[in-house]
Amino acid sequence: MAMTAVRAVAAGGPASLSRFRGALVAAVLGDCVGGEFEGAEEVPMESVLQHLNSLDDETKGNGVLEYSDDTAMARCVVQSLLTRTGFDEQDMARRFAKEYSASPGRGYGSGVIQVLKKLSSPQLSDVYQPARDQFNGRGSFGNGGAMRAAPFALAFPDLDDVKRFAHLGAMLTHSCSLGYNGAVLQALAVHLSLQGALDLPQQFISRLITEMEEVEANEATRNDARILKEAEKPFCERLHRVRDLMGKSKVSIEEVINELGNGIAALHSVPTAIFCVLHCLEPRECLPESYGGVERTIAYSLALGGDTDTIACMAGAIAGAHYGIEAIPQSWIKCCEGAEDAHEDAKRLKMLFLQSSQGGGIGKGERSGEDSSERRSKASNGTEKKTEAD
Ligand code: R7I
Ligand code: MG
Repeated sequence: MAMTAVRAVAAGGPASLSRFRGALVAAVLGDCVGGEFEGAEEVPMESVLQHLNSLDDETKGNGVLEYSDDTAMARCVVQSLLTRTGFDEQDMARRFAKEYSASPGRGYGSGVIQVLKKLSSPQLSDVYQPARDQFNGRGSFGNGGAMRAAPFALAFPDLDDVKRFAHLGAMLTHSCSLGYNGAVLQALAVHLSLQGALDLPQQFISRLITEMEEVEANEATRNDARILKEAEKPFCERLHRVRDLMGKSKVSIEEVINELGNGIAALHSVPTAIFCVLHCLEPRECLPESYGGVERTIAYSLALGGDTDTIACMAGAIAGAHYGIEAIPQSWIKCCEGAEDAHEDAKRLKMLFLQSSQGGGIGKGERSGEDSSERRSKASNGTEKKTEAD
């Protein structure tokens, strides 16, 4: 594919409100529409397009496609960051546990359920311990940390904060470096996209490789990689494969799956999601001409099969941050549970982002004493003045 500068999109300038909304809403859409094909070995593009066309059916009810654990946990991350005006591991862990016990049927990974149950114990003193105990003490390498990483990219203007808090947020359930480094990579991709970095795709992938060279330069990563028989810097190696695939004029679905994977391991899904976004920056023969970039990215992600909801969720967040909310069809938003909430939450995350860039709350934050859903209900009662983030 010719990867020169790509036509500018109508998402506004770097870190516009449209991009915040695009990221958070498209992540929800990827999760909700991706559920249809989760676990399927082969997904013909025809079936994907049929499923996506059905979202235009006016008779479909509001929020008919339910979100899964991806969005359930991302919502906890958002509410925690907003309420605590920064990262607070105790609060976030409590929210994960509470959400799981209120709605356990959202399709959580079988391992992470043990962690979430332990996190609900009032006796627990170290909220990172249950995750460390997973898989004989090595921790999970699943993509559960990465699937909920986008809000970190939207809450913190500083790249080091994005990396640090995406890492810590993932560690609450995923203590293997092949799990939490996937979360860092996903947050980096969303953060760079938010700044308009996908206008120059080659520079975008080079920057991700440079960042991950540093992220993976430590003993924990080397150890895990050796035990799991992966390259010394597993995510860097996969990103090089992404770059090689970008350089090819034709890439088949089989090739993408063979080279990058489509499974529940972060290593087999985060680089894949990044490739989906890059591949769909241009119109593709297999996809309708009428499709915009977010639609192309989500459709293509689903056609890979495997962990479709999570790959589409992660690709959606990166693509949404690039194209902005205007690129997302209203009919899709209407069908997906939680999409309207994401639209509102994105505005509040942008306010936190701005507040942080002006030296406001970061890390363990000031206590605002109420969460944004509480604020939302006040606002709809007219008891709180509306504020504009853009
Ligand atoms: O990573 P996680 O939260 O969820 C992964 C996927 C997402 O798509 C979710 O939406 C859900 O559908 O599943 O859940 P974990 O339970 O931490 O990891 C998922 C699975 O990966 C586990 O149930 C294991 O099968 C596998 N796994 C491992 N297997 C062996 N050794 C993860 N880590 C290991 C490991 O170290
Ligand atoms: Mg999933």
